[in-house]
Amino acid sequence: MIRLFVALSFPEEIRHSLAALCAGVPGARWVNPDQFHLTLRFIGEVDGRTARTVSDALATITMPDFDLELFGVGTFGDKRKANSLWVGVRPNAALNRLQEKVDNAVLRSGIAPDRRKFAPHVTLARLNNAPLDRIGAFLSHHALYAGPRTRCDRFTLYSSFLSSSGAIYTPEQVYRLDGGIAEDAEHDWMADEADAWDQDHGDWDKAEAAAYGAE
Ligand code: 3AM
Repeated sequence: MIRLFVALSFPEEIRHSLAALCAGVPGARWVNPDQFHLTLRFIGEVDGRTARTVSDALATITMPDFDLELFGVGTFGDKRKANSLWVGVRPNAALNRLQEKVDNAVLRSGIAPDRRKFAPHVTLARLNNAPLDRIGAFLSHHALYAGPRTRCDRFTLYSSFLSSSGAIYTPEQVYRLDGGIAEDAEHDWMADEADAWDQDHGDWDKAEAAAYGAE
């Protein structure tokens, strides 16, 4: 089985700008700047055949390129016990349209609906008992954060597994909004390889499922 999600990745300029925010909250597990992403749809664990079906459905998505601006910061979780720190996005109809197209493609592939409402964000850190006053200070200090405007012309299918240093996200396939596949990761999604991947990473998958179980 392969744990998958669909997301936007970001150019160096944005990752650099986001990385500059990642300080000042003791105990925060800051995301590695190479791993910053905006999740469009979490898929979960699928077998190789289903991964191929999802990938084929995603490859049919087309729409015009659009601009995106990251803006503001926030937390998820209980007010008194936030579990993640994130940067938000200025309201963006094109981003919502892309998310709907991705969601439809994933649903068409037989994946269960995602109960959560789409809340576009880029996770900066996972929190575990971080001091409330420091979280509050971070939120007020960066309330007006505005990232460089960026052009979105593609989206990515990522795999995810947990290493000892945290979740590792690997781009498996990149899809251009003008149609087609931008970069072929030469990944054979069919069952044999997925089974081999499964044997290699099965324990990590279980660990990651446990890590996210509380969300
Ligand atoms: O984009 P972020 O970092 O907010 O929290 C996980 C991460 O979100 C989320 O999918 C992204 C890539 O792992 N995620 C993990 N398990 C999930 C689940 N069961 C989930 N989202 C929804 N349902």
